[in-house]
Amino acid sequence: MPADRIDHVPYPPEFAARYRERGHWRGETFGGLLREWARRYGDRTAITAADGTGLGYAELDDRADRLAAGFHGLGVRAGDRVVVQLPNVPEFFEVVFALFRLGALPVFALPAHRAAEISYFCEHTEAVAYVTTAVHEGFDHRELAREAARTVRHAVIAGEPGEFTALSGLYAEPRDLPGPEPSDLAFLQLSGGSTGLPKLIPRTHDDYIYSVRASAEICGLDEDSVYMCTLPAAHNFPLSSPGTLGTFYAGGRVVLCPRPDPGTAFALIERERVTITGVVPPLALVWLDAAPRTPYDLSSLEILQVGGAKFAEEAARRVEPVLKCRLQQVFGMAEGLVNYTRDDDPDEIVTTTQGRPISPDDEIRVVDDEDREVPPGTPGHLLTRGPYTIRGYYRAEAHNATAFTADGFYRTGDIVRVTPTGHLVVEGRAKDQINRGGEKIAAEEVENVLLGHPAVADVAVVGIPDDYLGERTCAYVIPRGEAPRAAEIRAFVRRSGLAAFKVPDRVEFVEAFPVTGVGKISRRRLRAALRARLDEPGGPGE
Ligand code: OOB
Repeated sequence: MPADRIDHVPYPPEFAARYRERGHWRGETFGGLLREWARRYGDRTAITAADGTGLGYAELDDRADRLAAGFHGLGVRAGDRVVVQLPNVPEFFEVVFALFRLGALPVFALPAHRAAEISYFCEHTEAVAYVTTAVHEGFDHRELAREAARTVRHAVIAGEPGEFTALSGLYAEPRDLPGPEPSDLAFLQLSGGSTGLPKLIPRTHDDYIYSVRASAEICGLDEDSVYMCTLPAAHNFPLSSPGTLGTFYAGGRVVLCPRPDPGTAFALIERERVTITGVVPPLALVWLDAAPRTPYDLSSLEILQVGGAKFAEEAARRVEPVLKCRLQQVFGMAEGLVNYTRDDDPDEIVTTTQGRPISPDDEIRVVDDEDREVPPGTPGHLLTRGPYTIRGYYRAEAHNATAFTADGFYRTGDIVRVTPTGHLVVEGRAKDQINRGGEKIAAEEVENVLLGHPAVADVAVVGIPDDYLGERTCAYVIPRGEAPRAAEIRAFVRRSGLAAFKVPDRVEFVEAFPVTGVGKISRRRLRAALRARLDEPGGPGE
């Protein structure tokens, strides 16, 4: 048994009671909600796939029931973990709702994850099954299934299954299944992480449904809304802010975008009359550049949400004139807290802030290095606690002791200031994480891999500023003997089985780190010193 054996830290009873009293937690489960939506919206289309095929609410409900029976037949039970790695296809929702209905917990992997991440998720959660696709973007996911099959009982494939179980063969006669309680865990979401291993985020039906319902209200979704899922469906932003689940909640229609390039996305916006979608800042820049020349009619688009990383003010100001739609900034985290600019906020607020919290019961503290509250308007560390923010990571007791305060506030690692209007402005970051255009990379995870290369004596991975991505990664390597080629270092990370977005964009060989001679210092301080040197003329960034 692993030492970190407390699976998840529940909300203290007095907080849970208050969140129920305030009407935030209404005792619903996702499985139950889908049943209600099917009754209410019936044959209305819930999901339109990229090829134009539609799936109605009642049909989705029925397919989730059949699939739940199929997973049950495989031996999947309430509380079991199932790693789900599917692209933006209708099966993603059928599988996830089937597992919700069973009370089994989807573990949301991203399509970009490779053997290193998938094996870790399977092992750390002791998953019983892994569900993925056959081939996606030229990569054969059955290779990952072969790895996963060492620890999971079943690998289930959407598409040609090879030696594994075909998802299409699992739809069975629906059966009565007890289902989870609203306070039970619904799934495990991924954290970008700032340590060697990614952390898993346990979310309950109660808390997540609240964030979904409130987000749908804030964004004004209704039955006429058409939400295009442009980012990977498993990510918290397109899943719940208000995302696909918020759209279902409002009885709208979800359009699945297979690739976010302007050619694909704009064609779908025109064909499906999309009203709202969410993107990360680099994608917003690409869309802004492409929009003036596009042959496609984008006039249905009412709201472009941008989040996941800081959106530069100059770019933010271009959204409305160029795309002829309203910008909404979204500053959220899979751990919970989500902030939105609102439709009735003045333009100045929409372009210069990252919004304000969803809930009147989101507690925000901005503190200095000693956890003392800073004066209003001063930048400091953002701590938060509230009705949809976790109290601890999954099976991570030791890490939780530092990632949360004694009174349950989550240390976001973000540096923010609060405006007099109560809006948050993200000023920077204190955590050891690189935000590569919304994709989060823990420096330590990549360093640990590189330290395994025979020609690497020492290494520090840091983010370097980039106009397009916000940040790119640079690995500073002290070679052992003759320096290998940079391409070899990058290939080594790729071969290690990490997702491609974690491969350093740049590799610099140095003889020593700027701080050697000071004795043994933390890697954290080393990275800070390297980042500081980037700004010096002739420093490693030059
Ligand atoms: C979203 O979630 P995660 O878990 O991938 O990443 C959370 C982190 C935040 O702590 C912050 O460092 C950064 O991403 N971030 C932003 C931001 N939105 C996220 N930094 C600056 N400006 C923003 N607008 O990224 C996420 C989850 C739900 C909704 C939207 C984004």
